[in-house]
Amino acid sequence: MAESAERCPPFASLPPTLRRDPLTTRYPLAAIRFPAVMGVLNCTPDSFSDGGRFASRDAAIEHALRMIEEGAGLIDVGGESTRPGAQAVSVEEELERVVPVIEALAARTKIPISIDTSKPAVMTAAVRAGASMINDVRALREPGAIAAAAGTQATICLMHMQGEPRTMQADPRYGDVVAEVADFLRERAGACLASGIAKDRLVVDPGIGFGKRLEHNLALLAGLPALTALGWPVVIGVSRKSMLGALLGRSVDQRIAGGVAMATAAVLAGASIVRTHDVAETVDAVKVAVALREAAKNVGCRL
Ligand code: 9MG
Repeated sequence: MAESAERCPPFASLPPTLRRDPLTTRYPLAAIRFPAVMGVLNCTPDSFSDGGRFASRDAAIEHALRMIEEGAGLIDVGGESTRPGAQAVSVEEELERVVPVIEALAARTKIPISIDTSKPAVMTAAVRAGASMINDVRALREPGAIAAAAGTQATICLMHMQGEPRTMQADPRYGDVVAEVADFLRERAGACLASGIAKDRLVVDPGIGFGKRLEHNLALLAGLPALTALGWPVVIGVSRKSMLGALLGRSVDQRIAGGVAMATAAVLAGASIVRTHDVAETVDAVKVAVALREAAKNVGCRL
């Protein structure tokens, strides 16, 4: 079943910068499945899960094009790992890793490109190179980040993280994790609005695995309606993360089924974008979730 914009309400809530003119895109609107799948393109030697596999530019570009063929609606390009314990990289090194890849991709696809960075200079350069979304795990808290993002027309993903990647999993603590994450995202969205960033340029993300124990991650996924109630599209990234290892006792390369199950649940709970390494499998999961949601409506139930 091909979802139309009318039959798939989450499309209507996607920010305008992520919507594509059906006349100019390689993937006409009717062929794009929403909720969207965001494919992860790690351009780092110490990435979340791919550990340098896509280190070379050509291989990275090829991998991105493969994810698009598999149905990715967005590609998230990152040049600095945010994995627990990861070391920081310089601005110059990050630019060197991501800008040529974004330029090459922007020349070859109309699919929106997102830049995964917290550095203002990288945000600006990436958007100039062709990115139309800024995905910041620090929610624009670095000095100059809000101004840099405000100086673009890009969509901005504000993600929650407790602590810093190097130490965030040491001892994460919350009273009410869902309420605290919601408060944080509301505050960061407010800071963006106060800086002149339009409301419809924002999406939010609870930051699964970022300064959170298994029980915090599960509470956030179960409590997703409290985050969608904030009024912004919600992004969820679970693929291959250690919460799946903790839950299933599986190594990184055995976590696809768990990630797909989580993605299905997230879409049914209202997520608009699912960030994943495993695009083909997640695209199938999203289709199943959308079909179930439609069926539930037809029989007067809520899923
Ligand atoms: C960069 N990165 C790694 N995990 C992520 C997640 O869950 N969400 C977002 N927005 N970015 C992520």
